[in-house]
Amino acid sequence: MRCVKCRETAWVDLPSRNAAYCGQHYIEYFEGQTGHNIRSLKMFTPEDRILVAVSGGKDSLTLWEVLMRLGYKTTGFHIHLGIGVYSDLSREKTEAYARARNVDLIVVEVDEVVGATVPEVSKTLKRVPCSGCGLIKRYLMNRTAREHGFTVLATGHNLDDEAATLMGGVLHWQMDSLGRQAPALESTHPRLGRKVKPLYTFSEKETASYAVVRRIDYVVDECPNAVGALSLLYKDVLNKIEAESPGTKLRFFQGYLKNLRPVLDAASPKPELRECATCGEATTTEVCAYCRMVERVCRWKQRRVTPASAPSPAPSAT
Ligand code: Q46
Ligand code: ZN
Ligand code: ZN
Repeated sequence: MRCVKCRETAWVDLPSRNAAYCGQHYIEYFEGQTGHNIRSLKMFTPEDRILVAVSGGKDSLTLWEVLMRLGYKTTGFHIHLGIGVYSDLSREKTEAYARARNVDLIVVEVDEVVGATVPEVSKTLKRVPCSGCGLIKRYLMNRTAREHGFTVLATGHNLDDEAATLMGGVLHWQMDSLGRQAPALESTHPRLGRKVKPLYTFSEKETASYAVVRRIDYVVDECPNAVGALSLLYKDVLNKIEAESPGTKLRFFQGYLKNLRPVLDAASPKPELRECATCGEATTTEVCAYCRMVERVCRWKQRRVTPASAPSPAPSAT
């Protein structure tokens, strides 16, 4: 297999694009395509200050690397979720990456801001960990971006993520989430920032290949809570189809963006947003879902301080 640019031995084979590249030309292709994605959807300009959500995995570190190399002003944002060894390792890799490149990184501990780790929140809510985790991440990313004066929030979602979410939305006809899914979302309220996904046209294999060629040291293990998630099943099915018919994933997602999203966008009523009575963030309810969750966590913790474990009252003087 030869590089389509220089005819040297190719390192990365991309059947979906009918191409193969050596390391140097793969980097050129990947960075060029990311720049094109950013400009064609007007995601941001060199004047914007971008907060990059960084988990420590291949996609988010690749995104941060590419945006820096393209000359954009970025700061990393890492949320330590408290999911045992996985979270500790993710934080370590993210901090090591930022240190090695001498770039700014904001780190937030869920245990400190929410009062409990993601596994504890899951116990409290009696729901799967991803439910509380997703809510916490969305809330903290948006709030942190605004509080620190960033104009855009960028996440490392890749084509496999987007195609799997789309497949889930279609299989279950989740019209709400289908109408909201897009690689660039404008702000719909002064307290909600712009959100973008510059890597949305690259498969997981492509982002991993970029990380390997650039020698980025990322967390290889997936979150232990992802095991059994439906999204993994959808990714698996899509990869099987892709192997037989290269390019299907990209056509599926781009077809949705071109044909279905504009229709859903025009047809779906825009939710009435107001400010949460507790924290002031944008929400459709009196008190936002995040504040209601924190309130439940607080009550759960108070109940756990049983009379036996509570400190004894000081003896009264007689
Ligand atoms: S980190 Fe959180 Fe994911 Fe783990 S608990 Fe689920 S949502 S799987 S991207
Ligand atoms: Zn080459
Ligand atoms: Zn709130």
